[in-house]
Amino acid sequence: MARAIKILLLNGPNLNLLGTREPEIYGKATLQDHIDAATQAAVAAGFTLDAVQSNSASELVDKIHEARTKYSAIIINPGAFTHYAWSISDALNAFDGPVVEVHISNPQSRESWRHTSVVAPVAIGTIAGFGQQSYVLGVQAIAHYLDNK
Ligand code: CA2
Repeated sequence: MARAIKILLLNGPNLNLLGTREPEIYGKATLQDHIDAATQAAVAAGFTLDAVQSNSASELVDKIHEARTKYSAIIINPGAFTHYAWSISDALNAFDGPVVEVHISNPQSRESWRHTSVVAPVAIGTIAGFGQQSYVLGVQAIAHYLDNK
């Protein structure tokens, strides 16, 4: 079914390094592999998807502001910003559409400083710990949410 739904997939700091280090935590897939998998899932749901990665919180905030008039939904892996970047949380809170937080690893099973998310309270839900499947599940969560609201 064709739907005029545009999803913005945001990726935070250091995620550009995926596939180069710590494969035991993050797997061997590169960020582009994750984006390709998410894009395929979006196309299958009749959506379009644009992806952005930035190591700068202010750049991500600017992208979220732009998304207010350009996108229906946001999927965000905020990287380490998850745990303390209230500017990103506030910007997401000002976005009217659904926000899904995704993580490749499961922060709850890692160091205690990763157990807090300042993004979770402004998201419809969080997907974590499913490796490359996390991004696909994020797209499917948006499709399910929009179909049932
Ligand atoms: O599991 C996730 O997706 C995280 O958002 C990844 C972040 C981490 O700070 C969050 O707690 C959980 C870190 C991404 C850094 O990725 C790297 C990959 C390869 C080499 C170095 C960093």
